[in-house]
Amino acid sequence: MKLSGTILNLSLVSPLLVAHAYADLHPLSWTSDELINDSSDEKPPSLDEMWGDLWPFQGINTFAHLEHHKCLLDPDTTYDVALIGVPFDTAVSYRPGARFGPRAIRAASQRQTSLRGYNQRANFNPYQSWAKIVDCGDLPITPMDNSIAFAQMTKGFEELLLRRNSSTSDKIPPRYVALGGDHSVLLPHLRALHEVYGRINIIHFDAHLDTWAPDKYPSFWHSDQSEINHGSMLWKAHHEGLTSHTNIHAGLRTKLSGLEDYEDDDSQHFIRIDADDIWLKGPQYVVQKILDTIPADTPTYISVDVDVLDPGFTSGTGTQEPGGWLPRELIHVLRSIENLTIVGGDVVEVSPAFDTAEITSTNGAQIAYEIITSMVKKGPLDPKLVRGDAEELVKITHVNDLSKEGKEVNGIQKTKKTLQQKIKELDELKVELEAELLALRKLQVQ
Ligand SMILES: *[C@@H]1O[C@H](CO)[C@@H](O)[C@H](O)[C@H]1NC(C)=O
Ligand SMILES: *[C@@H]1O[C@H](CO)[C@@H](O)[C@H](O)[C@H]1NC(C)=O
Ligand SMILES: *[C@@H]1O[C@H](CO)[C@@H](O)[C@H](O)[C@H]1NC(C)=O
Ligand SMILES: [Mn+2]
Repeated sequence: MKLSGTILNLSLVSPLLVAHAYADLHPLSWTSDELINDSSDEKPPSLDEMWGDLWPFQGINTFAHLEHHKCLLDPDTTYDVALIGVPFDTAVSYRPGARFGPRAIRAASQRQTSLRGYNQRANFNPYQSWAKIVDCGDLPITPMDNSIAFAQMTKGFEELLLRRNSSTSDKIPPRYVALGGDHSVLLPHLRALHEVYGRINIIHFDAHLDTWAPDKYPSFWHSDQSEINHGSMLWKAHHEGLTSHTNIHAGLRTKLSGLEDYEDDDSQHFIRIDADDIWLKGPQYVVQKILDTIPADTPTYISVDVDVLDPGFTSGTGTQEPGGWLPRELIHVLRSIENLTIVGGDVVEVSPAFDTAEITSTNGAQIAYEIITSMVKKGPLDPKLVRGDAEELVKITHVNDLSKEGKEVNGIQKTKKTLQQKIKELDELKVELEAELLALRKLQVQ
């Protein structure tokens, strides 16, 4: 039987089969006549031989036909890189609908297979390399109460990052590409990453700043929860001490409240690259600006709001801004920063009800593929990136929970609190020193 190269073996037997389907293609020992000849003397083909092969448009959708694993329910299975859907969209300021983003991106990813997964721009196939890559499914999140939703997302990401080991090392957790959801889902992801790695550099591809203070949104009714929306989560992350002093936006063209928005943004330690820079100054300018800003060996998060692309390529999103990047420009920039230390990433704001002909979700699937390619191509992370006090911090948080319930805080717990404060101060000092070191290095180069 002649098998076309595009056929997939989606055998349900081995979890690794899908990621390594190429090696498991059936020996081509059957002619199609033999397969359908019921009166043949030959040993009949196995069920797997008969029914194990699917074409890309067949089967249940997981991202790129990867193995689906209910990661939250099973602490014992290890993996290195995973997709996690975050179907949440009740913190948007304009068009909602991104709760359906994860399933749309999965559907649009079906032409990515381990057989046809070779990324020719990277000269690399992430699906046939050292990393075990799985689709973790979705985080369960309520659409009824955002304070509960953020607790669910934060605890979910903590579970996935603090209590999971990667396949290659007990020292380092798996890495995730989150499929949004609106952009606020970055915050819970960063909270958990910060517990593992300390402060994180943000590379933020977006038409908008998303560092807006909540009072930039019109509301008489203020609450702690209303501070978090899809245009203020970076402000919140900065105020929670999660982000470093070396962050960058790329693709900006949002309308502003005024130039004071840039002052607020400066104070949160972001460098800005405008959408027009990619054609006025060129892609190399954009790439170099990112590489000059982000220290290559420190933990970095890539967040891609699909509205960084022109509305011509992203009708399916919440807040369109004309005059955006082409998909090929974004892909080029992502490929050119592949050597940074990427500890996590996301593709957010795919809102399929507004999408035309799966264009936005197909771009979303491609962006996830590029981030996965970079994570795997660079190899496993250095365990030294993990801060030693992560486990201690979890315990302290737990102790604080108990004290809130009225239990007495004893001497040891007080000492722990003092230590926690000292760790925080040292962490801030470290970040300042790193930023100064980077500035000095740049002076040296000039
Ligand atoms: C089916 O198998 C029988 C028994 O081996 C053989 O006689 C017959 O020619 C086969 N038919 C076809 C269409 O190959
Ligand atoms: C991860 O590895 C550590 C160190 O070997 C071990 O103590 C822990 O139980 C492992 N956790 C899981 C979820 O396998
Ligand atoms: C990343 O680093 C490798 C190894 O040093 C190098 O071969 C490759 O060209 C780098 N990639 C880019 C895009 O600079
Ligand atoms: Mn955004």
